[in-house]
Amino acid sequence: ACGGGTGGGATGGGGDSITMGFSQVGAESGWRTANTKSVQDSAKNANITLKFSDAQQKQENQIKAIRSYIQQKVDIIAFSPVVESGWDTVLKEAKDAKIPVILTDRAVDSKDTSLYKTFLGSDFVEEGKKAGQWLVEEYKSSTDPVKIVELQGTTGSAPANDRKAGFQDVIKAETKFEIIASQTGDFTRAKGKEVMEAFLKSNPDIDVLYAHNDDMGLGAIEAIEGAGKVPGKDIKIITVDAVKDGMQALADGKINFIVECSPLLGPQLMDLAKKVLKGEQVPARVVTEETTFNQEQAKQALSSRQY
Ligand code: GZL
Repeated sequence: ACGGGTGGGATGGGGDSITMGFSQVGAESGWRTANTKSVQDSAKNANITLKFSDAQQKQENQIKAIRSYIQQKVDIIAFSPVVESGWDTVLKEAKDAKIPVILTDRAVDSKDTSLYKTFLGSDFVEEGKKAGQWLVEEYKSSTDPVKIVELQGTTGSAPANDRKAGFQDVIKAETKFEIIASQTGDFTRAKGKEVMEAFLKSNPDIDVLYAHNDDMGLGAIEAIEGAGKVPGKDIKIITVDAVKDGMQALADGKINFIVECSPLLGPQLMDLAKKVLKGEQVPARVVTEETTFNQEQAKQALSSRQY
């Protein structure tokens, strides 16, 4: 169930209302825009005062933002870590200042799990596995080699590391699958297009593109069409997210399969924040519920998508 409740306001650390400091990765993709909207709308609905900062995908900007929230003595800090490593020092500063931290969307590799109260977000390894399972099914009746190129997410980020690992873990069972090129497109359309253009120049016989998000897949579609090939037919495409533009391309047959990664974490985040500040127990890990879409399912689902 999502938060919100009808109780008489939250009893935050700072008197009768809660102030949350939120450090967002950036505005790199349709997913991120939807995630930001979910956080901002849910804070309003929960009567939580939100201090929000956009780090333009730079870790040092996130660390600065978290430090400023500590200075401002917010009641709670939440953030989506742009990369997995390098957070222990600033998280210890928050802990010493007795300000609880909630991780949303992406994970950190800190060994000291007392540095944050809970991690709310998708299981990215599972997402990679779902992508691999579709490919195994799609090519089950052929023994010909399948040449795959991969557009990775932001280098060092949990979704890039885990989506890659989950996918590889599934396809390694079949020797016909070969990843002939793999490079980061930084989760953006522009970079996805640029890297796919380079892939196409050096690999004339690509069968499949696995892109770690819709936005890079949509950029790659422009490159594939620019090279005179038909996306979804000459080159099969698997992406992750299921934002509106990705689902439209799936319904149009330019993408073949999308693994959903829900950005609508806001309601659960606010619910968890209230529980933490009331001193209630919260689970160390809250995994987002999400599904997958093929072309037929996208046509059915498109009109009701929230993002
Ligand atoms: C995943 C999220 C990723 C999305 C991308 O939870 O961190 O970052 O898959 C976004 O679209 O840029």
